[in-house]
This record gives sequence, structure tokens and C-alpha cells, in this order.
Amino acid sequence: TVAETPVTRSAPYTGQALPRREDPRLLRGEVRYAGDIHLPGALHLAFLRSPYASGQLVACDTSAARAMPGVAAVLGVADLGALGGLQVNPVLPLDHATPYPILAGDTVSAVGQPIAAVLAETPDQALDAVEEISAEIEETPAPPPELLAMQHWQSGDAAVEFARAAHVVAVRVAHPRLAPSPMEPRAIAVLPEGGGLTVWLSTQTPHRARADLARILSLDPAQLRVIARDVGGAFGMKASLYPEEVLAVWAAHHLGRPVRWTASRSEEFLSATHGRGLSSEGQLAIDAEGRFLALKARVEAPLGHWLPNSALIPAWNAARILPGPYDIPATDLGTSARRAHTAPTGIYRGAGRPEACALMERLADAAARATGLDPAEIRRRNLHRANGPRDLPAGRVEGADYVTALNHFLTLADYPAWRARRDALRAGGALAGIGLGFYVEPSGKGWESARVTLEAGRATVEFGGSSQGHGRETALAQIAADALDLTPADITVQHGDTATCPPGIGALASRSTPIGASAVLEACGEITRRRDAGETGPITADTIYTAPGEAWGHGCYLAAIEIDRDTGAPHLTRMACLDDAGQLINPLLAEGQVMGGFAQGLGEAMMEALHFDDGQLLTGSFMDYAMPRAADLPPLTIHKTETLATTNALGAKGIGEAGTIGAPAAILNAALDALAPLGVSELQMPLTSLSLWQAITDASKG
Ligand code: SMO
Repeated sequence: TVAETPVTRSAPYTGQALPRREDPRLLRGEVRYAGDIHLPGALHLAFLRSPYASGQLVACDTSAARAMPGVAAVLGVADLGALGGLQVNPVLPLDHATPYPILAGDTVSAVGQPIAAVLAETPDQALDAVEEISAEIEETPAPPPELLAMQHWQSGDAAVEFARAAHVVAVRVAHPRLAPSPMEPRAIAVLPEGGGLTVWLSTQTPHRARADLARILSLDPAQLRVIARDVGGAFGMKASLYPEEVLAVWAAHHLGRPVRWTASRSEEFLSATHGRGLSSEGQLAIDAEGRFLALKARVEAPLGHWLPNSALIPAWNAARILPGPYDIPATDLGTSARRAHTAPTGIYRGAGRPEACALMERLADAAARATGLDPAEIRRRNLHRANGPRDLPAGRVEGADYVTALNHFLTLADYPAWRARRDALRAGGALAGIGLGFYVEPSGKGWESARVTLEAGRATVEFGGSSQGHGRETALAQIAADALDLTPADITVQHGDTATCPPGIGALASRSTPIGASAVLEACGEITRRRDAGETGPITADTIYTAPGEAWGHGCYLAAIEIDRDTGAPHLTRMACLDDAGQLINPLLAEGQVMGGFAQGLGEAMMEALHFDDGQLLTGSFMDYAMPRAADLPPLTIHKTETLATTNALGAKGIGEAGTIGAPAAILNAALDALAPLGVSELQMPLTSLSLWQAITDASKG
């Protein structure tokens, strides 16, 4: 059973595990996703997509499609006129601008790229008409990937440190390319009205979507209203505007009729942004006492045929977060990103943080092996050990006492018992291993906004960000209730509508609680000051909150694995974690974030992978792409600590990506620990039975 209204407890509400106020509406099916918006007279959109990664579009005959029943329009790029492009977040210097094709012109540049669009009275009529378009494409060999962005950071003198090191270890980590796969695919419904357009869009950045649509379509932003009230998961995949969505808005505007599109799962595999796919190489110089002297790392990130706003974030994060939680005097870090003829790549829960963590934690374990120290002990000798700011090669960041956190976690989890159990299993002939993954999680820069109105003992919070199932309404009501001396039941929370909510960057990078909720807190503070000064009647406060710095969460994951010697089948038997997200608003929501992130981290570590052959996607459905299911998840013991962030008003840090960051590193290290007695020193994700069996077989031959 689910409580209909939040249980009434006493203040402070912040920090209490109040049940999610969103759940009754979700469970009763009362939410309205973009695909549920029924607009009378709407046209349905379907796309002809490129079957080739590279080719010349020689001819495209749409006459038969136009004559099909129910067809209102068939559009090619020539029908669209001049359109604007999409801005790429310039976290790395971009060598040159890249095209943002809404529909293919003379060339096609990826399998799945939209070539032509059909608008028809029903979805089936639109799909039938797509079948009647005859496009003549001359396939051409895809050119090699093109270097678009690179950056380099240095500190100390790495060459000198490597020369005097007692040990040098080197590792290579390849991350599988992943399909983010939110339960709700991309969806859009557009209503043209009075010269303007209302756009229901499944997005995590409604205000950015409005600004981008206005720029691309040469409209005044005031003509556009973007609504993203209910969104069924996003994970970074819905952070940027897609060509299909631009086309839906263009068509509604120019045909003067409502337009709807909901992507099929196949279209998501083919043309939504993919995540990860990065590879990295690192070398670590270590002295005779196990102290890290120098780190050299190179990260390579894949880009697709067009660049979403967040295209460069993974390449940037993966390198700029290094050396993660460790103090290493000399570093030589580089990252590069190359554009290829595939579906676009973008951020995916963690977005470069898992890559930084996997490389550093693989190196830490390799260093432990080289020096004969326990993996926990070598981390203890090198983790940063003081609160306050610390200097990484890419800039000054918030630090925390990571040594104390590790010691606390190993005590809570009873690390010696994990080791003893592994040793007992090994003594019995099993391939058993345990692994650690210590992570840091930077939670976004900049600003978010909130508008709070107090009237007759009730308050409304209008939030600039959005929610994709996070439980944002529950958490913000807790914060506002405490700040205004009300109860959560007195607070109404609104978000995800550009017409009624103040601007915001969006639900990205674990920024919504540290920065967004700080905006709510500041607005509430202004209201209480004005109320206490005697102001009466409704009081409204509009706040744009700019965080003085990024909040850095941290934590550690511990995994235990057994691997079947004959089949390679991995059995993840147990996991534990400690996460520090600073000020906790609602432990229930925090645990939900940890579990969800953990499941996605496990997916990357053990089963998920997209494969291409000559530009063709070989894993285009859930028949070929394995997602973790409930039965794949081991028992996970979650510990939490609260070291307040110094970089926002609330003291909060992000936790939404924690599990995707720490879990893969811990699982990878556990598998390597299990196979180390056989002499295996390299494994790559996903750790499938086949890959583990291959490693065992190769080791026994060697
Ligand atoms: S990968 Mo997140 O939506 O910043």
C-alpha cells in the first residue's frame, strides 16, 4: 500500500524519509507523458532513415508516398529552408563547427539518420507511406574518425617522477558503448495556436529546448511554450534537442496542424544519443612505500555524426576529474574526441565520472599488486585527507577527508570479513574476488532559479528545473516547509513548464539538489525576512542562485564476485557502498538514486554493449542488448554519511550518478582479483561469461 498523502511528522522535514508524493499519481496512471497528449486533428510523424553510415543521396522520389491514404505532407531537406544549428557546450575547445542536419541533404552520415519525413492522419498511415519513398543512395566508404577536440593538463614534473619511481604500472580501460534506454522513449506533441506553439516534450532541459527551438527555427522564444511535466526517465539522453523533434515543431508551425511523434524502441537504438564508449590508458609511478608519484593518462572519446549540446562533457569530465580522490604531485593528462559516422553520443548518467573512476581504481589495484600492499592500504596511503579546497590539474575543487571516509566504510562493511570469505572460497578451489571502487562525483556548475509564493499559510514553489522520476516535488516541499515554518502538505511544487516556471538549466549533472534546491532555500529565506518585517498579503520571491563552486560528492563501492571456472559465468554475490551526498534531503530518495545508479553501473560492468560492424548497428533491440533485470542484482548494503558541501547554500552534493560511477570500478577490480591467481591481468567490460571464459582459457594456455 502507498500512503495517499505524506505522513505528517514534525519539523525539521529535511532529512526525513517521507514517502514520495508523486507515487499515487504515477501508480494510478494519472500522469501525462508527452505521448499521452491527444491533440484533435493531429498529424503523426514517421521518418525514412538512412541504411548506410556514409553515402550520396542521388535521388529521392516521394510521389508514391504523397499519394498514400491519409498523407498530408512528405518533407525533404529542400522543403525546410535555412535552419539554425545547435550550440555545443564548449567545455573543450572545438576545432570547428559541425553540421546539425534535420534531414539528410546530398549525403547521409550515419545509419538511422532521418532522410525524409511523412505526416499522416494516423501513425500506421505515416509508416506505410515511408515504405513508398524511393531513395537512391550510393554507399561510400565511411571516412576515418575526425579529431574535433583535445585538451591537456599538467602539474609537477611527471617525467622526473617516473624516472625515480620504484614501480610503474599501466592499465587500459575500454568502456562499452551503451544505449541509455529510459522506459519512456523520446516523444513530442506540438499544438500551433495563435501564432505560437505549445510543445509537450520528453526532455530534461525544457528552457534550453525552448531557446534552441527558437534559434533553429528563427522564432521568438515568446512564441514557444515547452512543457515537460512528466518524463519517464532520461539519464542524459534527453538533455539536447533532436532533429526529429525540431522537424515536428517545424511541421506544426508550417502546416498549421498539431503534430505528434513517439520514437519506437528501434529508433532509440538507432538515433538517440549513445553513452560511454570511451577508452583510456594510464600509467602510475609509485615509490617504494606505495605512494603515488605521478599519473599519466590519455582518454579517447567517440562522437557521433552530429553533436548534441553535451557532446564534449564525457571527454572533458573523464580527464579533468583525474586523479580523482588521490593526491598525486605530478600529472600529465590528455583527452581527445573524434567524430565518426554513427548515431550521436552524449552524456549518460555519470558522463565521464565512471571513466575517471575506472581508470584510477584499476591503477590503484595494479599498484597494490606491484607493491604487495592490500588494495585498501594503498588507497589509505594516497587518498586526500583534509576537508576544504584542493587543486586538481584542471582547477580548484571542493575536497573532503577521503581517508576517514574509506576507513569508516571498511569498518561499517567489515572488510576483513569479506577478505576472509574470499580466502576461504579460494582455499576451496573457487575463483573468488573482491574489489574496491572509490569515486568522486562533481555536481555541476552555475545557476538555477526558483520562484516561491507565500499566501494564506500555503506556499507554491515554481522550479526552473524538471523531474524525470527523481521525486523532486517531495524533496523541494521538505526544504520549503522547513524554511517557511510550514508542513510539506502546505507546499505545492511546480516544474517543467517554460510558461509558468522561472528559467533553469535543467536536470543534469546531479545539479538539481545542490544548486536548484539552494535557489528554493534562498527564495524562502527572502520571504521569511519580508514576512518578519511585517509584509502582509501574498509574498513572492524570485531567486536566481549561482553556486560559488561545484559540489563534490564521494564514496566507495565494494564488490564480491565468484566466477565459474568451466563456463566463465560471473556471480556477483554481494555489494556494499558508502555515499556522501552532503546534506541529505530525503534518505528514501537518496537510496533510490543509489540503487538505480547501481543497477545501471552493473549493466555497464556486466552485460550492456552496443556493437557496430561497418557502421551498421548489430545490437538494435533488447533481443541483442542485455539490460540488467531484478534477478541480476546482488544484495546491496547502502551506508550514508553527510559531510556538508561548502559550495552551495544547502550544503548538498549530488548522488544521482554515484552508483554508475563507483560500482563498475569495484566490479571490474573484483573480477580481476578473482582471476589474478591464474595470472589474468586485463579484463574489459562488459564482464560476460564469454569474455571471462576466454580470459580463463587464455591464461591456462599461457
Ligand atoms: S548524464 Mo546527466 O543527465 O548529466
